[in-house]
Amino acid sequence: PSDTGRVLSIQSHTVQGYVGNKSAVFPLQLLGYDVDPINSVQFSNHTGYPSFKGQVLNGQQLWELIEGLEANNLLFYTHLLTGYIGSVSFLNTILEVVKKLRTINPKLTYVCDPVMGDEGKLYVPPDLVAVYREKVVPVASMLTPNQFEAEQLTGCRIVSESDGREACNKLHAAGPSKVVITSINIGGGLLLIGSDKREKGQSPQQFRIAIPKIPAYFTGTGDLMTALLLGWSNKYPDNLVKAAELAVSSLQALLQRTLSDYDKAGYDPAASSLEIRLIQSQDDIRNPHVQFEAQKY
Ligand code: ATP
Ligand code: PLP
Ligand code: PXL
Repeated sequence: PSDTGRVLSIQSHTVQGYVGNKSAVFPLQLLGYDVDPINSVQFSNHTGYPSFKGQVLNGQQLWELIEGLEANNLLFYTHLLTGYIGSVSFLNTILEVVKKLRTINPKLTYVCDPVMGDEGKLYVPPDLVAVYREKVVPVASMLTPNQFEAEQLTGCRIVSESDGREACNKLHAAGPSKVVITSINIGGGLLLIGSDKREKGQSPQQFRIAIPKIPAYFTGTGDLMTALLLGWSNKYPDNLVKAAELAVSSLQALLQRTLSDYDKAGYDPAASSLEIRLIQSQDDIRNPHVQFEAQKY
């Protein structure tokens, strides 16, 4: 239990706009963490735009950076954070990184957002799914899939709240003690389902947070959500409910600001993917007002 930590964050970098590390590093710093970003790609902009240009880091290049840190005794981390990963070889190298970091800090917390797709569609190579399921989930401390990703990892459809809770149970059995399904589409709204298995052999504490769906499409929100969950769950290690309430409340305040700023500029928020107003929302990240309360089951 600690108020702070040193996070190795392996995610995308975009020159313009906020996804991956651009969406995760600043909020974690605002919450008081030292964050060391490794950029898994450097793209001009996120891939939702009509085009993008840039470079991709391969597994060997990732390992070189780890070796560079190790040579100077700079590999002590409290947390590893990973998001979108585009290839099996890079994901396998991440597994090596987890192993290496845990030889230096056996208590390392690995927070994994198993980014694979959304709304029934994969946007990673299909080979990645089995690697996440068989090798990554077992070593993750906290997992933050969306509905589709939780289905891919468990092999079960999630169409109800109880399906969501059951998926969390299955994921706990595979490894992680904290699971947050960040959004399930139910009845026209969104539902977050959290599950915290504090002791081996005991049933997890589970809860829900209902989130009204905003009629707009945002990019980078999943990455921000996972970063906020890391930040707050480390400050409240025995209270995932509170951590999730704080994370959701920050994020929703940011989304409202994003909507209203686009509206003022005369954009139709339903028409295109919106860049989040991250910097302008720093007060909502530092000091969220809890406006979204969880219900415990
Ligand atoms: P990932 O693919 O990174 O695992 P994800 O698909 O769950 O994550 P998002 O769908 O972006 O990522 O959702 C993350 C969080 O963002 C949700 O928990 C929700 O709070 C919020 N969110 C995203 N889009 C909306 C929306 N249109 N209306 C309300 N909340 C939203
Ligand atoms: N859409 C595409 C094409 C992507 O490549 C990705 C992630 O890499 C996403 C969406 C994910 O966005 P989010 O994490 O906000 O759900
Ligand atoms: O938010 C996920 C993400 C990560 N990395 C890159 C992306 C996106 C979403 O579009 O384009 C490069």
